[in-house]
Amino acid sequence: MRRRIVGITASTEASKGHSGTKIVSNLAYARAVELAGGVPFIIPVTESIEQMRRLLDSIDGLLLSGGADVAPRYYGSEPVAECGAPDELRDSFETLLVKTAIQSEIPILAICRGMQLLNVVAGGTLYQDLPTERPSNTQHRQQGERNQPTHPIMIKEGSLLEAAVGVVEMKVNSLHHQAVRDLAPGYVVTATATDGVIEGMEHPDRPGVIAVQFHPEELAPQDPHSRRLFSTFISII
Ligand SMILES: [Mn+2]
Repeated sequence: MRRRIVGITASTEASKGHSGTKIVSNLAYARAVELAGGVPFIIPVTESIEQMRRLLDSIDGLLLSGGADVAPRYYGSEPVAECGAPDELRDSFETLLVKTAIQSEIPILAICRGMQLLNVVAGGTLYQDLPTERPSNTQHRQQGERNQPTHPIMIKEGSLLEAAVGVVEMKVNSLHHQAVRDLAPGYVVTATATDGVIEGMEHPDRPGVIAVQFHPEELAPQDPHSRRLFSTFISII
């Protein structure tokens, strides 16, 4: 069987010193896919729906990566002062990409912003800033290195996530200041932090969709549970 291709979404940013736009992706995503036996493929944004469909036709699974805060208008809110600047090109492209991927039943591994975007596209809402809107003692925007686990999550027994990582509790890294607020219709919570913040979600009728708020791609080199999450995803696509 040929190796499975995982399309990875990228951020966009203005090029420094000239008027162009770059797409950028943390190499950790591609490396984690590689480590699990898949072939990573960075997906450029496009404004063409036909091209977006061709891109989806060319991959076996979709990895929605982390990045900028989703523009609040996508879930019917005005931005608060603490909300980060949106990645407009990315938001409009990925909104359509996720809708189409779900309609086409393409498996999705949604990470951090990816989970938040999935929730928004499916009709849910977000906290724009946890420290001001939902303060707690859990440090969701950790100070340490990206690959350092800092807070535990409790994982729902019987969930795809539990089957993937192989445990019901694990310590994860946490690099977010936003989070899922109202869960999209039909989805269920599969992981929570000790303060109740949603750290995982999935849909009982969409067995190829796994979403997590932490960054397993950063943990994968040293954490067997995060590695299993990637290898399980590769095995189902
Ligand atoms: Mn967290």
